[in-house]
Amino acid sequence: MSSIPAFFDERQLAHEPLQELHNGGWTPYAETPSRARMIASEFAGLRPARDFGLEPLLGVHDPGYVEFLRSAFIEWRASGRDGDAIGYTWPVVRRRKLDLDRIDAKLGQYSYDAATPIAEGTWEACYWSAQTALTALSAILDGNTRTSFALCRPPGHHAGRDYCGGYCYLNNAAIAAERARHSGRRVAILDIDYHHGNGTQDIFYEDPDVLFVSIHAEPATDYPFFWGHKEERGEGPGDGTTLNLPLPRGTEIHEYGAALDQALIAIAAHQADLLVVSFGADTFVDDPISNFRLRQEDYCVIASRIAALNLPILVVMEGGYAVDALGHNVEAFLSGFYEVPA
Ligand code: Q9C
Ligand code: ZN
Repeated sequence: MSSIPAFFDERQLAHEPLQELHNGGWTPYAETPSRARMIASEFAGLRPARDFGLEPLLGVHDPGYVEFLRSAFIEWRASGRDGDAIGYTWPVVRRRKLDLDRIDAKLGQYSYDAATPIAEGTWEACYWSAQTALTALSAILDGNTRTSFALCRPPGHHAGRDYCGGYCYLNNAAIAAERARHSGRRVAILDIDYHHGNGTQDIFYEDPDVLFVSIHAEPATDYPFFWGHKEERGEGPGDGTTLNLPLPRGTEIHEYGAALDQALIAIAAHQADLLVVSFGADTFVDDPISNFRLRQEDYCVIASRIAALNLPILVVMEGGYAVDALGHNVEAFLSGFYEVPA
């Protein structure tokens, strides 16, 4: 049983898309409500989310995009469609802001893949997922704890200012990071989901204040392909505040640990005074859609090395699709924070 305060809201379960386009066919949607239920079952006293409203969401996301998330499913139904809303045309050439009305145009404008349908409960669930991250952050900012866990779901790290993708709609980690910075904190984000956190990277790409460090599968072989390459280091004033540490398929804890050491050195050098960890358990050996080889006991080791930074830490849940092992993997990760003396 974890002694770290953990936050979750039942309304996050409302999002339940039927299927996703995967390798040329429709398969059952991998990012299921049961993921959150499995994790939730590890905790005796999950704390509910407080409602911080839309303002902190708009600190990161474009108002037109947020309005799209709220209305897309209703417009989809109003257009006479069945099932979940999903796009089929994307403006990759000379993308510019057109104020198009048709739902298919909006779906193309505000997404970058076909893995992220908008279902009836999507807005409710992603709204509360973001509020859960903000509530877990406030426990740290209010001085009630140094470590806090946000059981976010839907996840967030693939979502950018004005797009969804990779099962993500609102970028929970970025929203919390922006809020922490707003309260005067110097923030670093460590993303250890299997997939590169392209949305988070994009949001802070030109920002010199927020460091983004990611350890993930080599994008030449793995989703999201177009971002997360090691030469991406930020731009303009943000040049040097993005660090990508891609690793090959098959990576085990030894090589993973070497990358983690590099990440931790960068975070210490940034002189962060608050760390947001985007945690995905899809680095697990038995994950059905991923190809690293970490084991349950490795998560405790990884967390205790992160804990040794001795910073206030907000852990935000991202991916992890081996549902039967997910609760135990999350519990193993969080245990690494309280087994190390402060
Ligand atoms: N055949 C997270 O872990 N897969 N997102 C696309 C490829 C998308 C994973 C289908 C994977 C997204 C938060
Ligand atoms: Zn992932």
